[in-house]
This record gives sequence, C-alpha cells and structure tokens, in this order.
Amino acid sequence: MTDLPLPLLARGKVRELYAVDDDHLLLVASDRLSAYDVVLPTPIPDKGAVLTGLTLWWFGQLADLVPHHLVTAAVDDYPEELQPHADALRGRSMLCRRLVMQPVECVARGYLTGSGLADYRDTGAVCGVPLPGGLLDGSPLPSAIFTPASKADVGDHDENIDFAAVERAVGPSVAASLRDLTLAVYARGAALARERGILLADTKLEFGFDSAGVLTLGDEVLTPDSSRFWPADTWQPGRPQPSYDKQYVRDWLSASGWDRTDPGPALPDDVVEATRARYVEAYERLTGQPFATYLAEA
Ligand code: Q0T
Repeated sequence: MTDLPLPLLARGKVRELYAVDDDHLLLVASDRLSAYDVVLPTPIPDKGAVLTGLTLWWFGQLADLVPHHLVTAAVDDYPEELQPHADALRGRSMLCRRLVMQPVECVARGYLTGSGLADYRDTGAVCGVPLPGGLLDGSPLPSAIFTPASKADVGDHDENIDFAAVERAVGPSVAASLRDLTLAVYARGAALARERGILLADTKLEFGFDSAGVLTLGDEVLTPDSSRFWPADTWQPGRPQPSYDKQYVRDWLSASGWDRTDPGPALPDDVVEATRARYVEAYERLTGQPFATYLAEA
C-alpha cells in the first residue's frame, strides 16, 4: 500500500486510484492477491508490475481499435510531487487522462463460466442473450457475447444486466459503441492469447469519454485480474477450469481447511513463488518479451 501525497479517489481490493490534477489520475496496482473474494495477507512479489506491464502492452496492441487513457508509465515523467515516491511507483503505476466513466462494466465472454453459467442454468440466457441448450461449465459460446453488468460498490458483486438496460443508462448510440468496442477488444485479445496457448474465457473493460468527447478505454485491460485466463492444453468443458494464475493458491487454500472468511491465511513461500512464476509466465507468453526487461526498463 503506497501512501502518496494525493487524494485517494477509489480503492479496490488490489489497487488504488489517485487524483493528480483536474485532468489526470494515477492508477497503482499492488502486489495483493484476492482469492475467493478475500484479499490474502501475503503479497505476490511483482504482481502489480506484471498486471501493469500487460496493460501497457495490450494498450499498444489495441491502439488501432480504440484509444486508451494512458499518458505515461515512465515515472521520471510524472509530476514533481511524485518524484519522492518514484521507487514505489516504478513498473506498477500508470498516469492516465481523466475520463467521464460510463456506469457499465463492459464484459465479453467467449466461454461459459462464472455468473454467465449461473444465469444460463437459471434462464437459458446470459444478459438476455439466448444460448443453445446443453452447454457446460467451460463450453465455448457459438460466438462471443456482450454481457454487461452494473457497477457494484467495493465488496459487492456486479449484477448482470441486459442490453436494453445499458441503452437506458447511456443511450442507444453509446450502448452500441460500448458493445462493439468490447467485442472487438475481446476478439483481438482472444486471438492473440490463443496463439500463445492461453484461452481468454472472458474479460471486463471500462470505458469513458475523454475531454474531446471520444469514447476511450480506461482501467487495466486483459490482465488476469480483469479476465479469466485458462491454459489451453488442459481445457475441458464440464468442470471448473484451472485458473492460469491462481490455481496453486486455490489448491493450497482448499487443502488448508480455511473457511473462506476474512482474514485468509498467510501463504507459504513455495505457493507465493509458484504463483509469482505463473504471473511472470503469463506476461512472457503473451508479450513474447522477458519480464526482467520490462522491470529493468520501467
Ligand atoms: C476513472 C476517470 O480503477 C478504478 O478503481 C481502482 C481502485 C475504477 N475507476 C476508474 C476511474 C478512470 C480510470 N481508469 C479514468 N481514466 N478517469 N475515472 C474511476 N474509477
């Protein structure tokens, strides 16, 4: 947790958002890990840097599809008052343009699991999108679908909503843009990840309008915290898929006897190290670049 001389605008389970000036924000990704909705007491070294590095790389990969909010992640270019905190911020923070965020979590799903699976089992549809019968946990969808959700307060779960509810919230034309951009980002992300042996089951995006009125991608993107990454080689519909990043932790927690109430148990060193290695591996597989190079250049 970083104490910065800036107003804290929002604090998530594993990251913080600070106001820099009227036009800029600082997003800081911590090394905290949440599992079963609880933030664990043991950090995963470099997790915040992996997620930030991935987001920076994806913003580049997506730049021809949608503008993004990143100004710079070069700490030397941050405002003067942040320079005393340079070492704490390096690699895991992004100076961003302030956007007028749209009140919709923009989710795309290419595979059925999680809240989508729960809704499908209840209604045969997800967010009002009807699906064929017989789908299992982990089944591929006939084509990727836009499954928006309303933003919940910290600690609550987002609630899936149908497209008509998005239209009422932001108007039909912005709703159509959010849907089209979300599906385009998902398609690009899933195709690229697939080439690297990773299935992108689903992903959550946040958009806002910039000062010129342009719909712009915000937040972090296509990270293991905002998406479900599954190893392609063990994918098998009909059971919960192992998580690319968190499976060591989940397996250890399940065997630990922990009842999934706060606080969670401290993690042993071998679980921390195996989990860190998975995050680094995700970075290196997706980007094709050594994580050490990212850290050294950050
Ligand atoms: C936001 C204006 O990131 C969030 O919470 C982290 C603890 C959610 N959030 C994002 C904004 C952004 C971004 N990203 C932006 N560029 N401009 N607001 C507000 N909440």
